[in-house]
Amino acid sequence: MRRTVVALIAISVALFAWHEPGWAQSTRRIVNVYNWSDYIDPKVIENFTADTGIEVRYDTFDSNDVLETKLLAGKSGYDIVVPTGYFLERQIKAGVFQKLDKAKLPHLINAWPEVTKRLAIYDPGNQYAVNYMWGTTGIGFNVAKLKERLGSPDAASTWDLIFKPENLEKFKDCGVDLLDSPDDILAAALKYLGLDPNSTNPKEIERAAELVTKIRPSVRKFHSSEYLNALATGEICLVVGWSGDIKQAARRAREAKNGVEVGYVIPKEGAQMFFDNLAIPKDAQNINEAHAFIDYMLRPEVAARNSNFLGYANGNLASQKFISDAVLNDKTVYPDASTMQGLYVIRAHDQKTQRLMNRLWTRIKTGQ
Ligand code: SPD
Repeated sequence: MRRTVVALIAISVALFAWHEPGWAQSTRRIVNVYNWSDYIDPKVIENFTADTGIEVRYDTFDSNDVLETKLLAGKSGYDIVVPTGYFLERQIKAGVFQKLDKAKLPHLINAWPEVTKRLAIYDPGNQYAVNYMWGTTGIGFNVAKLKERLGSPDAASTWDLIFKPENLEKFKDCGVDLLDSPDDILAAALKYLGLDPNSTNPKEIERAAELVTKIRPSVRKFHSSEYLNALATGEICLVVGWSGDIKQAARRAREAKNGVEVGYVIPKEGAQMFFDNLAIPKDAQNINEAHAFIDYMLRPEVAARNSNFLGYANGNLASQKFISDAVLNDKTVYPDASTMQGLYVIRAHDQKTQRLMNRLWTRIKTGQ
């Protein structure tokens, strides 16, 4: 008798949902995520939906500027976005995010205080964002091609490899890519010149742009995501790129057993350290689901799974016991104290500086 009643209720609910699609839809839980490309283990998305019943609509970008344009225009349709620290800083000021409801983030307890403190430079009081992953901007290379041309893989340990035109020219035939990101490349050039990577002095920024212009003839492409595969397949041999993307290229090449060995180095003159963070736009429609997504990313096993897959460090201290030794002991992923000393961070640029950098960057890329 009880079974018959249960079955009748189930049939009525199904019939109601069929006649009332709006009602059925409102029970569907969705979160719209806009993340960097190659920045999550696909299994994590699958597991999140299996565990929470929340469907993930997932889009990717490879430039902070693209994300910012959508955020400033409003109604992006996203519930979760992943800005880098210095963009987050000015986007918070522009009022595009909502404060996080920390009562909905019980796993925030796992955050790494050291990273939380560094993030507070951009998000005072850590009110709007939690760190997702962090990494460095350095040099990725094909080990054999580097040895062939310069004798030793140690040649990659200095920005001389990139910024001395006579060095870079030796790699033109095997393919050199640079990130399509003035905040990364001009900052590295400033640092190489012994100047402040956060300089707002137009003359200094112009000097950095001149340096990049001189190496421009040896650059195959300015792009911020294609280099991952290109390095893995041997289509290019040298790149200024992001740590974890180069680590993923190395893994893909190993898995493909294609004879390509990829290396990554943080040059001795210093490199940029960046923090990419989870935040909820002010006009997000699925606020509970967005918090559920952030909280899931903060589970130690989940954060570790992402770091193991991506080769990026994360801001979750409790995750470290689940991270493989190969990743956790890799000083180019989790830098030691002495490497840390050489790392610098970028702050939000004022409008005038940003405009100048963008103008110079277009000139460099177009060669005009
Ligand atoms: N494929 C993920 C790349 C993440 C890069 N974050 C931006 C760093 C800006 N300096």
